[in-house]
Amino acid sequence: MARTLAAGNWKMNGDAGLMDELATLAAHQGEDGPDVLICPPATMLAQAVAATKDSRVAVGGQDCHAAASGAHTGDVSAAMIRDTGASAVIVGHSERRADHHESNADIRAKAQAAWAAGLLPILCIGESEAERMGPDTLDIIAAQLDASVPDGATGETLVIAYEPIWAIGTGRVPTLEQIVETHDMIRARLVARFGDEGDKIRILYGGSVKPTNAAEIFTAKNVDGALVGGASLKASDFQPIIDAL
Ligand code: G2H
Repeated sequence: MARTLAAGNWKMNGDAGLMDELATLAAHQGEDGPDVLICPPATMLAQAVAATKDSRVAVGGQDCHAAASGAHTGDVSAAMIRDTGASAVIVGHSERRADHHESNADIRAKAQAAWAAGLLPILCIGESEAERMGPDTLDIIAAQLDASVPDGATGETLVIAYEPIWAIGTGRVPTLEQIVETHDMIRARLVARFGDEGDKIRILYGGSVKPTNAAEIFTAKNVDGALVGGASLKASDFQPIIDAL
């Protein structure tokens, strides 16, 4: 496991052409470098695992249900994701929180389900634009972090992704100062709760990361990588972000 991680979130995008992009990306990775993860739609997980076989690119889901099985039409369990050969899963993305009314308690349960299935949860938190404009931004993010992250997290079993909602897919990015301040707060909180392990939990920045802004974002001490949406869809966009780590 590398200290840094470049994770791609394809969201609801995926076709044969994207699988070719993934194969190109996989073939391009050398022996060393940051960890690289691609999270395609659930229907493409097995294909993505096959396309990245024997490479340094890992595959993850975009969401899992908190239950192990049962009457949950349309959902997939963490174990089902694991069975495809995937090794990680995003939980609590703001699009899930908004579209599916997922609460911090739901996300905490999903992270625990991921652990039970042997998956690494990439747990997302982040404020709305109105919350960023208000006086309590850091308190709001801290409360989300505390309530979403289960007890017992370690550097090997959890990744946090800080994604300001207003920066997602908009081309707008917080100032470096805002990113530093927020990531430093998250780190301090993780250390206060989990001791040395809190220092090892990787904290990704997400929201309009591009080849043109990645290097500056990665200068922040407590930014251990990125969760990338739009710019993960083409190997030629994602590779420079990986190389900036
Ligand atoms: C934030 C990010 C991926 P984008 O959601 O998680 O998307 O990079 O397109 O803003």
